[in-house]
Amino acid sequence: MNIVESQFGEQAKLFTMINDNGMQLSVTDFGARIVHLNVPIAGTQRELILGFDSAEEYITKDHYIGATIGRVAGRIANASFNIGQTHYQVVKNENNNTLHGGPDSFEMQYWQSETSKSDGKLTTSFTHISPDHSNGFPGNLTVKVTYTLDNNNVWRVNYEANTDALTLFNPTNHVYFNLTGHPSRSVAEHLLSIDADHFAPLDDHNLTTGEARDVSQTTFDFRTAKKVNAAIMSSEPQSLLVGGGLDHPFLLNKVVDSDAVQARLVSPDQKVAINMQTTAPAVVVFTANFGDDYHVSMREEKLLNHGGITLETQVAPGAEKYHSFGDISLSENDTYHATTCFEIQF
Ligand code: G6D
Repeated sequence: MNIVESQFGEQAKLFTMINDNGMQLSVTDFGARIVHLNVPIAGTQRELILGFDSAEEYITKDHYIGATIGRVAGRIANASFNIGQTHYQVVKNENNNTLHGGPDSFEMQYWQSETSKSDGKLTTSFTHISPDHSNGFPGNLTVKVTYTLDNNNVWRVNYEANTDALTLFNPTNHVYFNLTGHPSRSVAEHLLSIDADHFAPLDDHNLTTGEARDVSQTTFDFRTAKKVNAAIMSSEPQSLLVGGGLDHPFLLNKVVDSDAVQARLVSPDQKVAINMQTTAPAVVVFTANFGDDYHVSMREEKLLNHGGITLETQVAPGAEKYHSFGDISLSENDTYHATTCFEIQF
């Protein structure tokens, strides 16, 4: 097991954790972001996620890919919310709404890094202090994101946070998987399963409405594995609304068995699979519905429409208004904890 440090553009650093099975996980301090996740298959490393080659490339092409997202992942309608009796107006960055914490949030910061190696696991931690009033959010918020790789081929993301004033906090990791190893191939032929009886429909501004809709008889029923293509080709209004595919929160069923897999993604050639488990109540699945005119180059290929799929674990967006999704307030007396594990089978 080993951790190798390298430069990742002008200022950023890259930390590559390599386990005893040849699996590699690279993360950068720029946006506390995952850059590579690759495994040896038939003698070559297969890349399982989207990413670029330097911090600067993320800035010019897409700064959300692989990043830690916050303070609040997803959209806050009208960029406003109440905490108790106090009304807050935060900074808009998508029409009238605030997406992923507003402009230049966690994903654009250079985080403090720390690495360690112990008990058969490799760890890289990133810490960021988000000052009071950042993009309008209250409280000085200290966030620590810890990435771990072990010899059971589990990539773990752990979040810890504290604030000095009552605030909102609902982070996620914006990893896009593509288990073919090629951003130029659609994820349509991947098999997806999600242990969710309900999903959250969106309105025509991509905002949740507070509704938790039964997945039965819909495109959103992934309780038994089916191809992602079923959602991409679906004529259901909820899929058409987001450009064909998914961009929706799935409300995860309560976990009874601690070993239960809550979401699973399998490569078209069946050579690699990812099992997800999380303490979060929801997962936002976005099938990179960038449209057919979107041509961004990535690792010497063209990143195409549906060239990736996210599993963004979090409380469903809209929770500041729709409390049935979960409580995303964080008080000065509490410490925030959340963990998501991705077990890679290859
Ligand atoms: C998130 O749900 C959102 C998408 O709508 C957005 O386009 C993307 O982040 C950047 O997954």
